[in-house]
Amino acid sequence: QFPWFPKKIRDLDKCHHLIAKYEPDLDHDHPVSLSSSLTRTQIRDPLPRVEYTVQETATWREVYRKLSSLYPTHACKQYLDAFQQLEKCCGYQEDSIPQLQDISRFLKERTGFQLRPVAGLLSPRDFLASLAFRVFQSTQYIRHSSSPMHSPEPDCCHELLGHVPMLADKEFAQFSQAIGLASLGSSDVEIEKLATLYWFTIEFGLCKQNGSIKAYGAGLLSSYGELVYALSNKPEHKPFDPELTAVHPYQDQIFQPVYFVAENFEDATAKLQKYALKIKKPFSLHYDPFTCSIEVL
Ligand code: H2B
Ligand code: FE
Repeated sequence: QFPWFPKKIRDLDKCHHLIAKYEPDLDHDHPVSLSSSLTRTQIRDPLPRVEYTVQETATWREVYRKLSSLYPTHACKQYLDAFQQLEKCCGYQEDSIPQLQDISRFLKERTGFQLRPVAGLLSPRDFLASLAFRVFQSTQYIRHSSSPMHSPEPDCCHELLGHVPMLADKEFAQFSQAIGLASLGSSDVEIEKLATLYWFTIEFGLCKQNGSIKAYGAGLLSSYGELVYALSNKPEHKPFDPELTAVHPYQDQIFQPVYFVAENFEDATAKLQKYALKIKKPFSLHYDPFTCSIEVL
């Protein structure tokens, strides 16, 4: 016996289990700001265009300015290349929040990744499953203006400044899909380990580049404070090794004491695929890129 998993991209409609952490309508210190054209619990047509308020745009401006001043020295080159293209073709700029629709089209042309709007934090199983299909589930609302430099859960600053540029890189896209494929049909224990791998790579990963270390993790690239700290000599840097990384304890309240450094994305993907082969399943899986579906062999 093994858990159900999506086989076609349409099955992702069933992968929408939210982890209820904050309820903006009930919570007194609203962690996010919902634009008038956005609702929290409802996922509407694919990629609706959102009209953000003046205040929301001001929050975006502050975050964008602050973070983009750090990227040239702290972000990896794949990120910088994509960021430049996003500024050129996708409306990335401080005066308006880019639209998921435009970004999704951009990514689709580069790596086949597409975005799907999601109403909040998803269960790790559902979130990882979508990566197998090169679908990235993205929030569309923005953090509350009372704390522009911090958001307790993902918001569009995190998705658009943290995740999106990396998803435009072919090798990183392959790495992301490999974690997703490994998750399909895996036990809860294995999902927990894959979620930890996701955490230390896609969210908080560092990589070697021309003799120095740069950031590629979205949690770093969307947090000014942690980005500076991660590349300082304060935390420990360890080589990325899926067996060890998957069981390393992680922090979601304070900065990480340890970061894992990848040689490059090709190497990280090869290591991950080797790790994934050891996950016991009574079948093997193959992704058919023509039909965007999973073949169970
Ligand atoms: N849900 C959403 N909406 N965005 C994320 O970035 C996210 C998630 N990350 N659920 C997942 C969990 C991640 O922390 C891992 C796979 O548990
Ligand atoms: Fe994230």
